[in-house]
Amino acid sequence: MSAPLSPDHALIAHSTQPLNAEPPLHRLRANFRTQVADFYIRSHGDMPHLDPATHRVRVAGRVARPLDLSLGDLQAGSAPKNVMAVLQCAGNRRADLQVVGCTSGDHWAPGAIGHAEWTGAALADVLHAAGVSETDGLHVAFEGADVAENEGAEDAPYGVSIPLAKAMSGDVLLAWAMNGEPLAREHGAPLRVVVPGFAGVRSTKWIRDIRVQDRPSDAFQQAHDYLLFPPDMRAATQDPIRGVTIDEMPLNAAICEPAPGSSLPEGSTTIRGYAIATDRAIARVDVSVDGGRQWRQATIEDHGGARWSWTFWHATLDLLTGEHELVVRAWDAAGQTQPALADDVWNFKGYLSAAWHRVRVVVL
Ligand SMILES: Nc1nc2c(c(=O)[nH]1)N[C@H]1C(S)=C(S)[C@@H](COP(=O)(O)O)O[C@H]1N2
Ligand SMILES: [Mo]
Repeated sequence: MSAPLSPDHALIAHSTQPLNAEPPLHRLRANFRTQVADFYIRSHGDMPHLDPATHRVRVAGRVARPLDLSLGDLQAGSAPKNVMAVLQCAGNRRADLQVVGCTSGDHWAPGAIGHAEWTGAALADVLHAAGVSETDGLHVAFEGADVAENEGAEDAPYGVSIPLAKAMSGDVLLAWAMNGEPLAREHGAPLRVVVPGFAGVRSTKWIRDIRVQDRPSDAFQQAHDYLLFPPDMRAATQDPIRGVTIDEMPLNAAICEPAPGSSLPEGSTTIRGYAIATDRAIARVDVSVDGGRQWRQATIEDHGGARWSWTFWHATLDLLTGEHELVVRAWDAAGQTQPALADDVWNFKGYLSAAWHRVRVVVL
């Protein structure tokens, strides 16, 4: 059974069992650091209730000294680390792919993303304490305390993995706080993994088992789900060998205001949104009011973001009476931009929907 959300949540639920919900897009632009009440929730099964006083995480596998740690042990272990990072679901913006062709999964608008300050222990410090030395070709598997409902397979504990080299990079956290508050249950209390730059799926909530091993996790989420399949593949013919593991997220941008279908007065309108280039800077954001024939540059806002933050932008445009298709596309520091059409990136699982974001409005 899913827990009801606190009354200050304004999230739109795609499903309640398990709970999957995203904020109205204007709420994403309300704060550079997304409030917990506005932060999307993505869960694969019932959310466990874990007691912070007795919860433990085990570190085992190819380590010299296996560990069994309480939350107190982790908090006392080394100086807590704060990391500002975006968490984004691989299915963010799936609704745009659904227009091209049927996909599996919830039809997320561009709200399956949020930016928070995470506090916790660096996973690298914990793995060092466990005596990890070599990293070449190894993986770190994570298991949550929840049971995932797996499509076409048996229910099983939620599990994923990341390359050990990423785990040792310093910014991957075992986090107990989000925006300075203890983690909420729906975001993984009392402890979750945060893997900045990687798809949200790797940031295991309710973490209880960490294992260093010579192959990726064989859990369903890692081995069968969250793969980017070619466009000719369908559910019935899917073959994991032909799927690319979704780790780093692609360049993306979305219009958060105005909302699709808005009626606007003639004259000046400000459009606002976010852009994200994962481990690169956003170099430029272009907007169009005519479906992408003519472009002008949006203003990139400086909110003191760091390496794993998103970028906020806005543009004030003069709109004449009639129907308009507002469009945004971002450019990264390597001079790369997004594909124009959702058709170009369609895949049956509906992942990595990163074509130009289009919003139709009417000016009266
Ligand atoms: N244990 C566990 N971890 C999980 C999940 C889950 O269902 N169970 N969902 C994953 C997915 S797909 C995403 S996008 C993020 C969502 O994190 P949030 O709900 O805190 O926003 O958590 C990830 N970690
Ligand atoms: Mo996700």
